[in-house]
Amino acid sequence: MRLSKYFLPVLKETPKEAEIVSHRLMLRAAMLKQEASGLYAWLPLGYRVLRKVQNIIEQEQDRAGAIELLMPTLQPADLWRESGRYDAYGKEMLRVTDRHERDMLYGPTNEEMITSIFRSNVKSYKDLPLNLYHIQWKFRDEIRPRFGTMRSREFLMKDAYSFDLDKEASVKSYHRMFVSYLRTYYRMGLTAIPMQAETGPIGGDLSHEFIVLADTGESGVFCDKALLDQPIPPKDVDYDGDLTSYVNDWTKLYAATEDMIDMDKFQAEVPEERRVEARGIEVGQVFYFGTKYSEPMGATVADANGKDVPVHMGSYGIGLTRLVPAIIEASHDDDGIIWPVSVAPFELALINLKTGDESCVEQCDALYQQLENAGIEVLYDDRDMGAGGKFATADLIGLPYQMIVGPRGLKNNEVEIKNRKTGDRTNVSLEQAVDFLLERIVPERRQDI
Ligand code: 5CA
Repeated sequence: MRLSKYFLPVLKETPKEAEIVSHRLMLRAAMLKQEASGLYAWLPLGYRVLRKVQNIIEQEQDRAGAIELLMPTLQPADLWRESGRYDAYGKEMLRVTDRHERDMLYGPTNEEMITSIFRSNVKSYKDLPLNLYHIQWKFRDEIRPRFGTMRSREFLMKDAYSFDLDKEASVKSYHRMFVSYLRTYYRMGLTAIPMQAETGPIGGDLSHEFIVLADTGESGVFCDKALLDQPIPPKDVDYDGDLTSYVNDWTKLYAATEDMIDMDKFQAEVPEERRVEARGIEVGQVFYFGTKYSEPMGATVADANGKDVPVHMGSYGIGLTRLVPAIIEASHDDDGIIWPVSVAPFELALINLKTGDESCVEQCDALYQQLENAGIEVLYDDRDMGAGGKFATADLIGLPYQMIVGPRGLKNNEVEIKNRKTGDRTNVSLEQAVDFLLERIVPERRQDI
């Protein structure tokens, strides 16, 4: 992509309304524009990151055996009257009436709708286990939307729903999602720690929140430091096998949010030097709630004896539009964002230092072509302006690598490659430049771990 033809209205000033660094940087880097309280437009640069996050989630959900579909954002109120949640949900639910005076709502979550899809189509235990998911906009009329898309009113969520014959099988489905979550966050460059959690309006008695540690996080958390170095289940993990040992590795060490903390237990189980008391961002939550929805809504299957039994369910959420600022909270410096390659909007900023110089333009154009042909995602700063502004933009928008091309280097047949994260600069010959980048970028994509 040529920057001269792109839409990247970066801001020089820091917007006053933004209280935390990720919100400030997302506005300054032209990733977002606020349209109303808790409602945001995703501008092209931000949308590219959101799509990368979405791709990783889809790949890992599919690997774990979940099947993608798409449900509407608006839902009929009658479905929610069946589960009893229409009245219970309160003011967070945005309620609307259509032209036929039918009560509708903008879905804050989809347990009821997926249960209705299940009960119309699945009748036998032989069709289980089943896990269906979608990635769709949700609306919760939060009393205090804040921190940009970290806590917004409209937000994009991946929500998966599992269906099993009994509790034992349902816990296995829970484990599959648990393991796939560990891999999902890791691929985005994050360490997300599963912590025992309250179930709130979703219900049930087994739940974990996945928490990324960050000073600006909304939840207080307590955990064992050793969790920060736990190994991640590998790409070839057998989702049909027994996943208990992976889950145990991550749950045997103490970790709980402030809502669930048992201080005596925390102090007894975690040696003082390993106690982490910090703040964290909840980037996902998983629930097992048994027959809470299937019973009132009549979602039953025939078991092996032909008897109809209510199906056991769990639900599994990931907040995509919250993950993007969470990644920035975890990875930035004074100059701007530092994207991990796997979610970067582009992998490389190609910077032409001298747009007036014919041979410099020619070399940059040629490099741009070679880099694109090599499958590297390049944002080519071909704008007619000074080098200082180009460096500042590249640092602000945080592309993991910069290739800096100017007449002086070209005299020696060289370009400079800067690593945004470490600040390391290396002079590389024109011939070797593409390979030099591929060697670094390909493993950092984390597609094969
Ligand atoms: N139905 C279940 C799981 S599918 C559910 O709704 N779970 S949830 O309430 O925990 O939401 C799932 C994830 O959505 C959260 O972990 C969080 O990452 C994200 N999320 C929730 N509320 C917001 C919000 N107001 N703004 C941004 N993200 C949010």
